[in-house]
Amino acid sequence: MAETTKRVLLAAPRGYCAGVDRAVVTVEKALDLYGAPVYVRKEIVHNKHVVTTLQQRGAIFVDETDEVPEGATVVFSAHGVAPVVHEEARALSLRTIDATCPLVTKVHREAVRFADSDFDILLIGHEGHEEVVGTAGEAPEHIQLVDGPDDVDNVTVRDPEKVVWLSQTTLSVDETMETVRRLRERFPKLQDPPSDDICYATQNRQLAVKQMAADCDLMIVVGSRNSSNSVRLVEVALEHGTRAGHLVDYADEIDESWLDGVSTVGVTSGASVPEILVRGVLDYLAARGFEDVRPVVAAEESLMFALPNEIRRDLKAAGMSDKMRHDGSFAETSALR
Ligand code: 0CM
Ligand code: SF4
Repeated sequence: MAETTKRVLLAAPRGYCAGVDRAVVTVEKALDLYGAPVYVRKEIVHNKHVVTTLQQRGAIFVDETDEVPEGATVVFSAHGVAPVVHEEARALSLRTIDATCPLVTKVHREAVRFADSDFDILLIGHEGHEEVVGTAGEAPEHIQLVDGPDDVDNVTVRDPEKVVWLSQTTLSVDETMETVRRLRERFPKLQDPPSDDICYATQNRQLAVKQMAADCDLMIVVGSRNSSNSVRLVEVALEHGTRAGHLVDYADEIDESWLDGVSTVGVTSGASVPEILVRGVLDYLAARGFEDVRPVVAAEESLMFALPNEIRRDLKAAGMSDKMRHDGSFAETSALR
């Protein structure tokens, strides 16, 4: 029998976005500056490997601010926090470092602005996701959650002339547009956000998967189960023609049987995933005859964010560098890329 051609289509962009890079390096720099332990409220980003690696370096992850000892240092995760969390931290005299992604902060600001103008804000997002809890906390009396198209019928507003939708940054673009379409059927005067809330990184990773999905018998997405943007990549692949799709944290979670009869494997990773984990998957595949790796490039990314002001100030005072590499990444300082 003729040997089938085996190849890998490797999505680009994939992996770390600017907000994740910044948040992970923030914890690493906090450990360098203040020493262990540094407390982190919630997972700094939704990735198992990142969290366990930082734990080994002395980060302590807690669920709530009141688990942090008085006067200690706490980092807020990339997904953002409600104002009440800042108040709790102040009451406990904590040193806070806010690693909220600037693109999440942008959505918080939009929420505050529309609430000040007395709009009803329809926040499209996943119930219980930390980002949505944080954004809703900016104006709880003005914001209601819309968890996908099927939730639209449950929405009630005070004045249909004064309604705006905002969203979580890491949703499926297509599903969100469907939710908006149904909302607009009910509320024709529904206003759009001033700019896209679904962030560039989420959009680009979905775009790359869409470009290659129909050519793939199998899509392997590297990412953790609680990572919204990673989970979405599996869904997008399946919606666009991939026969089977799986999310794995590590290469050793791949089941050999997934490769039965497969000639093209798509590989990508979520925005919170270090590239070393993708390398692990590519090595696993190469060892099984999938050595031909072809990039599928949907977009170029160059965005970078400066570290939080608190960290930059303290790095400067300590004579330590807050410099990034010329390509904008923090790679020289981070073990987690
Ligand atoms: O929001 P999501 O669950 O996708 O978070 P993540 O940590 O996997 O990805 C980066 C972010 C943010 C905000
Ligand atoms: Fe920021 Fe988007 Fe990355 Fe989330 S996925 S941290 S919103 S850039």
